[in-house]
Amino acid sequence: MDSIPYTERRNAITMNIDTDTPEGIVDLIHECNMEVFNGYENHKGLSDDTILNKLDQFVSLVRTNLQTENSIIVLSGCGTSGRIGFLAATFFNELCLQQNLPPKYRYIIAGGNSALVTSIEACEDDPVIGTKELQCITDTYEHVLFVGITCGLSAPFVGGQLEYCLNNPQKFTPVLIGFNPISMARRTHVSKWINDTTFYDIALRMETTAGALVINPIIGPEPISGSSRMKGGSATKVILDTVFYLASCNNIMKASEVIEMYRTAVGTMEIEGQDIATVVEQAGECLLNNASIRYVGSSTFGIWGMIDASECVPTYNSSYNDIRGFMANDYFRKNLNPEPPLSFVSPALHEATPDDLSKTFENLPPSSIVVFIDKDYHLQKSLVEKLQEKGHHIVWIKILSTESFDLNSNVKIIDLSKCIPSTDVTMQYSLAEIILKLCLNTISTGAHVMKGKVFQNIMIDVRVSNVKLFYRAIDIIKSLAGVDYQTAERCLIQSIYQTNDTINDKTIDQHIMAVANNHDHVVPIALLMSLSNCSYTEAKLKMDKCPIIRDICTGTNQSST
Ligand code: F1P
Repeated sequence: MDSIPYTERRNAITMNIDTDTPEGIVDLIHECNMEVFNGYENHKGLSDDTILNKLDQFVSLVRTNLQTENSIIVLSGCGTSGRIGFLAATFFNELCLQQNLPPKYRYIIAGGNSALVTSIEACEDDPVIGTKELQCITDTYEHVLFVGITCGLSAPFVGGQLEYCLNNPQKFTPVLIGFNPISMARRTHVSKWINDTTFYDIALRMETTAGALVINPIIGPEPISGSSRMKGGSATKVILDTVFYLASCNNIMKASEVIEMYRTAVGTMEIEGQDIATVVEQAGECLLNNASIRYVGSSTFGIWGMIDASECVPTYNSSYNDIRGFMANDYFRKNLNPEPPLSFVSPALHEATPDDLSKTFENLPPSSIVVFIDKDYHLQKSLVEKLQEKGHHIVWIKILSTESFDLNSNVKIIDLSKCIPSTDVTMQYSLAEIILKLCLNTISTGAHVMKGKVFQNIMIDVRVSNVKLFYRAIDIIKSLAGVDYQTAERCLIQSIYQTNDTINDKTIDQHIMAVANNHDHVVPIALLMSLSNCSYTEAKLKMDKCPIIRDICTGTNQSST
């Protein structure tokens, strides 16, 4: 256990989350979230003095950069980490403009803009592309503060970029954000990294290089093991927002005081637990009945909806149609990096009017859920009534809105505005965002737990879409089926290629590419093969008869077939 990175460990709090009630699920996730601030075992999370000191150093670095000509701040990451970087860059650039300062924040996400709202996980294994993208974006600048984010201290895409910064210290100051000790950084080799370099080598160099900064608080395992979109993403957001806020408002506050504001706000979410649980229950039933969940919001609130929805695809192998987010204004498109035309693929709608939404949601399966995020013109009585007439559930997440709407009593309201203290506008918005993120993560995670996509606290239908997830899948099969590494790997590979033959002539990269064309339940089928010592074909047949994935672990499915 000791060698397992914290970000991949199982959290004792949620060991039985899969059999809990919706209220229980919400409480357990909340308890795990609070570990980010209050600590885990003998670690103090974001309240650790060493970490708080490092955050103050980070503030000085940002402040200096903001005041230096010909300099930029680049935020880079893969998956959720890249998305949080994008949102921070966009938000704080706006603040720069409001203060008549040049917008200095830039973002890089592995896989480009499409990866902001769709799952493109494989790019995180490529240190060469990471480096090229960094070179390209920083080419014309003299000074660069580079912030590489990888919750597990694992993504080679970010590792390659940090390596490039370390090799060019006259231009780059590198900062690494993640949530494991350096000793637990990933030591797996990836094919594209020359000299057999691993992330661990780079993390070690970062730790021992003067001027480089590593911010790696231990915030405890995720509620669903390995789901770093949850606590990892939240802690990343709190770190970035705290530092950029302090740097840009020339505030004499210390990082500790700002972190305390987040802790209090997130802590008070408990009072809305019952209402969130009601929505989790509806959302779970919705997925079980093959209905859909839709989020609608504008500006960054809308983007948080799209992000939460898109992350369910790799985590739970859900169909992209199960949960989708829709924008009600054009904020998202306006803030994207320039890319070649047609390169951007987004499942979401932009600038939807209530009429557009009404048409888009026309064919939603009965008893779907539409979640409206905060106040906006799209939340109109006529649209709500039209959707309700079709039997859909309507949820309104109220956050910063002070208005009350003429909505009928069948609209379920989650009132998160109670959690936002009165402080300045920038801080209020950031607090609103983190609370919204946690609420959406709870709804989508809870719904998938209820759908049976989690056994104990393990994501048993994870999509094997990069090297990290390939090894995670093998660990899941090994531990749940009690088989050795070789058996788990063999079954996984056979399930990926949908064959009963043994495959020995392919690389991990090829396995991952093959997953892109296989939308079956790759891990559950491999798990069944290992559990019942049967062939791919037999396991697939059993799987097809098993509507609830979790049942294969409890034996319900095996005995019924
Ligand atoms: C990056 C990431 C996660 C995603 C999935 C695959 O992880 O893309 O955001 O949820 O687990 O990996 P990391 O580099 O931040 O550890």
